[in-house]
Amino acid sequence: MKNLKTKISTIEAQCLSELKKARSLESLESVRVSYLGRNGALTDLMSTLKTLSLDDKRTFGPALNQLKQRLTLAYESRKSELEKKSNTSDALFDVTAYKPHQMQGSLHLYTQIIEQLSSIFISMGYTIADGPEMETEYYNFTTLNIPEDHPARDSHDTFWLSQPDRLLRTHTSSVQAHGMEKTPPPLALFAPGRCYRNEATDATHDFMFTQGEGVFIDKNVSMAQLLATAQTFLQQFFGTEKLKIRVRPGYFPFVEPGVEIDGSCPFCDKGCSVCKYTTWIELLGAGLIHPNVLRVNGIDPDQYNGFAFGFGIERLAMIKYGITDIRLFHSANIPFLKQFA
Ligand code: FA5
Repeated sequence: MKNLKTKISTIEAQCLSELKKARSLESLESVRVSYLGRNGALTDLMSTLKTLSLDDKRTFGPALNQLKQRLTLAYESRKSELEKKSNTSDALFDVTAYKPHQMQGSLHLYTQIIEQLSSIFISMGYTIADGPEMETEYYNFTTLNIPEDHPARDSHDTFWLSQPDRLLRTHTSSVQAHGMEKTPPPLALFAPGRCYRNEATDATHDFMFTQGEGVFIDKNVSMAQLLATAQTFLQQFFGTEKLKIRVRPGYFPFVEPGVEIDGSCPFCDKGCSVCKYTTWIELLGAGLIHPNVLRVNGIDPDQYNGFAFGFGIERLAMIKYGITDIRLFHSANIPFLKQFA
């Protein structure tokens, strides 16, 4: 019987010490299971009662029950201590915690390019303008000197919406009239934004893409100012003052004269795969704003004139970063996007 007495006091001492050492509710639970659980040390000891004589049963039965009560009480009290601790913010916030291999977010390439372009135009005194992507025929075409029967409408493969007179804008030139309505001249606006054309996609064409539109209106605005603006912004965007521009005639109903502006290849002076071995790259559509566009927006073309230019933002980014497929931009392809993180 001495043996049983020793066992009782050993189990009590061990269990109390392990309860004290438990630092979390999980480790406390495993102490409970190993002493008070169905196959725990105390339950095991209790099962030996049936082998004892009646006298010994009278002695050890109550002794074991009291031990069970003491250990259960000790367990409950340690549990409430640990619960209290885990509810305090101190316990929740571990300043030394470090979680390796976390995925880190970054700005999307679109955002980065639009921010680069916007800050160049802001540094030249332009204001950033915005317009709706769901447009009316009026803003996308009519106000831009493209009446209903004008063949230029056919060159824009338009997504017409089921609501009458609603379409997805085919170019950011639609922001021109919104800008003129809001701000009397002189005005200088840069409008980056998403456009849509109902076209088959390939490596350089998408049904959804972004354009940047520049509009400048003041008195005595000249073609020379347009060309200087275009060259300055392209030099800054591509990070080279060596970049030159050249001008070819171009047709857009909302400018007169209209021009296409090419930039000298920012990567070579003898020809390379980016400039298709021509040393020039087509970059902007531009021109002096047509008097009809000014007039329809309440600006007297005898007092004011201006220039406008537009370009594909993906196209500029593809040249700058050597991207070979425009569809990667909105593909959510993580390895592609990570290169620009
Ligand atoms: C226009 O959209 C005129 N609004 C630009 C303009 C503004 C001219 C102001 C004069 C004054 P265009 O259709 O050429 O022009 O488109 C301009 C650029 O948008 C193209 O050079 C190209 O880079 C980009 N773009 C046009 N269609 C697509 C397409 N389907 N996918 C990707 N980029 C496109």
